[in-house]
Amino acid sequence: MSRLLFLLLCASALLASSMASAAIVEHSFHVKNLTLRRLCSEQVITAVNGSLPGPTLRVREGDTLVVHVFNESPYNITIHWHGIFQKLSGWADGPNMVTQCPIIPGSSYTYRFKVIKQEGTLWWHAHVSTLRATVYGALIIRPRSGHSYPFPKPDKEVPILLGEWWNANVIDVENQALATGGAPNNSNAYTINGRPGDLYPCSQNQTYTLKVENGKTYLLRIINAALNNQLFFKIANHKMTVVSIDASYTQPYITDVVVTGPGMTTDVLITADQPVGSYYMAASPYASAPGVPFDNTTTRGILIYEGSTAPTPIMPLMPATNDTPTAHKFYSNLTGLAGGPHWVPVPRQIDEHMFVTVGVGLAPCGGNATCPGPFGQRFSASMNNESFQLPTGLSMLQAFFFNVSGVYTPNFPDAPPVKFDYTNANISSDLSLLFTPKSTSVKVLKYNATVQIVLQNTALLAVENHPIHIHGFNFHVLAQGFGNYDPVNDPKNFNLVNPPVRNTIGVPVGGWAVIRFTANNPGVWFMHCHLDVHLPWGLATAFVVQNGPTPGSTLPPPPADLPKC
Ligand SMILES: *[C@@H]1O[C@H](CO)[C@@H](O)[C@H](O)[C@H]1NC(C)=O
Ligand SMILES: *[C@@H]1O[C@H](CO)[C@@H](O)[C@H](O)[C@H]1NC(C)=O
Ligand SMILES: *[C@@H]1O[C@H](CO)[C@@H](O)[C@H](O)[C@H]1NC(C)=O
Ligand SMILES: *[C@@H]1O[C@H](CO)[C@@H](O)[C@H](O)[C@H]1NC(C)=O
Ligand SMILES: *[C@@H]1O[C@H](CO)[C@@H](O)[C@H](O)[C@H]1NC(C)=O
Ligand SMILES: *[C@@H]1O[C@H](CO)[C@@H](O)[C@H](O)[C@H]1NC(C)=O
Ligand SMILES: *[C@@H]1O[C@H](CO)[C@@H](O)[C@H](O)[C@H]1NC(C)=O
Ligand SMILES: *[C@@H]1O[C@H](CO)[C@@H](O)[C@H](O)[C@H]1NC(C)=O
Ligand SMILES: *[C@@H]1O[C@H](CO)[C@@H](O)[C@H](O)[C@H]1NC(C)=O
Ligand SMILES: *[C@@H]1O[C@H](CO)[C@@H](O)[C@H](O)[C@H]1NC(C)=O
Ligand SMILES: *[C@@H]1O[C@H](CO)[C@@H](O)[C@H](O)[C@H]1NC(C)=O
Ligand SMILES: *[C@@H]1O[C@H](CO)[C@@H](O)[C@H](O)[C@H]1NC(C)=O
Ligand SMILES: [Cu+2]
Repeated sequence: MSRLLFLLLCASALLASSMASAAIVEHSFHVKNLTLRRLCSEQVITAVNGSLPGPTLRVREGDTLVVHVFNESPYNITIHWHGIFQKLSGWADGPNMVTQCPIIPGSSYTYRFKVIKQEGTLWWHAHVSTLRATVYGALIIRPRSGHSYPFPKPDKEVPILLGEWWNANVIDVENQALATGGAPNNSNAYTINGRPGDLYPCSQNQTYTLKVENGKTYLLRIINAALNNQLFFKIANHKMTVVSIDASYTQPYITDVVVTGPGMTTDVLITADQPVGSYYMAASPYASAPGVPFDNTTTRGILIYEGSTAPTPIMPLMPATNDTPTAHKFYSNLTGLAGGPHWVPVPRQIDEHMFVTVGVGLAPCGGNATCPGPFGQRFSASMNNESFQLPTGLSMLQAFFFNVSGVYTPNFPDAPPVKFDYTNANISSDLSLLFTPKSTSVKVLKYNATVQIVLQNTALLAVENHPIHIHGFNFHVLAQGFGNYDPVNDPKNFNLVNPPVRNTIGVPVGGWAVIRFTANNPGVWFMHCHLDVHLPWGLATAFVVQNGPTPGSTLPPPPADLPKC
């Protein structure tokens, strides 16, 4: 065969494979009641297709995903495709009243979007009230056919979804808290792939088990789908190599513990290289806020080697629940795989500098009532002292597209209105600072603007590591640290070469993190704390990214079946 003919054949094979790889992957989700027996009692939950977790979706980079969602549950539903860029498909992003009105009981909506320039592990979850406690599942994006992972191909891939379980209807739990102004009840258990594991009552036969073969390598796709808790994850006697976070490749990082906040994903390789036997994998809380009650229990599953006759698995030693040094070491040691698949260099020129405080606070209890929150008031939370409220009547994205004013206000401040010693514990009970006004205040960005945000935790009420999630964009994490951000010295330590790329950043407790992204997607993009408890309290804002000059930078009209309010 002549060399030219050979090249031509190769080229056409490549073309065929890249065309074949741009598949349309279509699924249906039936959201409805499911009765499950957990922790000694029966509980009705809302779930997709009768399973917890819901179905795992598998696509390749370049595919179009089409999901028909039928709401056969008694509650309003929306589904968010957590971490998906939604380039020009903001109508499919899913946060209730941000990009759509909810799918009301008895109706349906089709989410349709392309999955481009990202691969790894993401997930889908309900983005309305607290329903993501039980309405969630994995969304796995493999490389296009003909492309490979930037690490040795594992023998097997296994989703590990960490969840949180209530012996109660989670809607009732939320409504009770919102009615009183207090904190919602803590969960009763954590789960691995929907199962609490044998440390909980009546759960001996509800322990997730992974069978492994001696010498083989496994890719664990770890998803923190818990509502309100960061988690430590360990496997007894086994090292893990982190290769990807939030569907973005990392330099391989070897660790014996993974730390993960709600919303985050962590892909690790493990090799079954220990003596044939059985080993527990376990997840326990990382609770960063001093004095704030939390579910202090441990879920565990079993990694069992083929041929093992070990009677009792070996248990890993879990970090203390307040082990911030371990959490910080893990988070800050991660680096991005610069030059790897889909790597985007760090933007060097900044158009918008923002400094955003994140923390909790208070809202008046109302009337002469007494609320269970501090000082007899309601809990509240805010960014730059704006406590975010969802609009009613029309979603923000519809308001953007149809030029409807009065749904949101374009005045989110670039800096906090009051400068104070943000992380000094002495300000935690300063009543002159604690009350946060409610608003639906957004930051408007020009198409393609580059944005740098310093996220600064405050000590108001209590310092806490808040996992801040941005819809529609990944960002580079340039630096993070404790105390008040120092605008003179901290930039000297920015990693502009291979910073990690994420969609959710755990801002260190009593500290700060600096992120950068390019606003190259018109629409309305929610930025919020992924501790579900803080969302209705107002720990959120949104970016309204204007259209660019071309059709390729303009948000298309909504699909005909977009739910109406
Ligand atoms: C969900 O269930 C429906 C009805 O049984 C089925 O047609 C559909 O394929 C299921 N979807 C997934 C993603 O498994
Ligand atoms: C679903 O569960 C809710 C809450 O338990 C209940 O109110 C409702 O009647 C159930 N719906 C159906 C169709 O079973
Ligand atoms: C929350 O916990 C309290 C105290 O245990 C209990 O009385 C209440 O019923 C719980 N609320 C819900 C909605 O389960
Ligand atoms: C698990 O154990 C419970 C009792 O603790 C029992 O009711 C249930 O049937 C068992 N389930 C299975 C699948 O064995
Ligand atoms: C959480 O549980 C662990 C293990 O039982 C215990 O050592 C620790 O004191 C508990 N922490 C809190 C804050 O209750
Ligand atoms: C990893 O974290 C530790 C503890 O925070 C720090 O001393 C070390 O320099 C970090 N290593 C890298 C490569 O970032
Ligand atoms: C609050 O209490 C005062 C004095 O008892 C009473 O005059 C007032 O009407 C009450 N206000 C409300 C909103 O209940
Ligand atoms: C919204 O306003 C923009 C700019 O004024 C205009 O180009 C666009 O056509 C308007 N859209 C609608 C749906 O009215
Ligand atoms: C906090 O206040 C106390 C009492 O006023 C004072 O002694 C202490 O130095 C203050 N701490 C800081 C970090 O400012
Ligand atoms: C937040 O705004 C309220 C109302 O303007 C003000 O009283 C309070 O001091 C502000 N707090 C902070 C931390 O900026
Ligand atoms: C937006 O930025 C991209 C990447 O830098 C560039 O290719 C594109 O031309 C820009 N578009 C506009 C409208 O500025
Ligand atoms: C469900 O959505 C409809 C339509 O937007 C809205 O009118 C209703 O208040 C919502 N129900 C709840 C419980 O939020
Ligand atoms: Cu999210």
